Amino acid sequence: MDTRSHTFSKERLDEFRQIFEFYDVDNNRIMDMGDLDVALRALGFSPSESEVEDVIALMDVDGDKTIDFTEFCMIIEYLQFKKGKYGELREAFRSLDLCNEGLVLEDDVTQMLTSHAKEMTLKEINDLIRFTKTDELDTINYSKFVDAVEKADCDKNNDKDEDTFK
Ligand SMILES: [Ca+2]
Ligand SMILES: [Ca+2]
Repeated sequence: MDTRSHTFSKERLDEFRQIFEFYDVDNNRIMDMGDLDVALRALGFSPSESEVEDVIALMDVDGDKTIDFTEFCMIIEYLQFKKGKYGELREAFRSLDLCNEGLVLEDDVTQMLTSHAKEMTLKEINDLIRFTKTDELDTINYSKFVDAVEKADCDKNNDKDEDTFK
């Protein structure tokens, strides 16, 4: 990871430490997946089970399938980063999803993206819409859409990020 690892204030680190210790019930200074899930929720994140698995796979540096405090901080940092960058987009979609079905109208999406994702070109938006279109007329699956935006973004930055995870 890059210098973002050093951006936590001492207060934040103390808070993480307290949460870590609180949820490390058996006090062996590591968290298993279940502990981590509860701790992340306590910190205001709401990852799905597969997301928790994903971040563990990504952040479990020493590969022991459990999370020590250093890894824990990295996970929070990663989730904060993700939440900050795409959370807003996801929220915006959610507000359009009146029936709560995970589906939004294609027109609404185009309109929203032109105001929310200014760095995206109309062609990129249309490509993504085509990719995430559902069988139902003129609707898209927005969860799939945000994932696709994120992936496109990751691919774009791949050269830069490659070194930071070593
Ligand atoms: Ca433990
Ligand atoms: Ca580990």
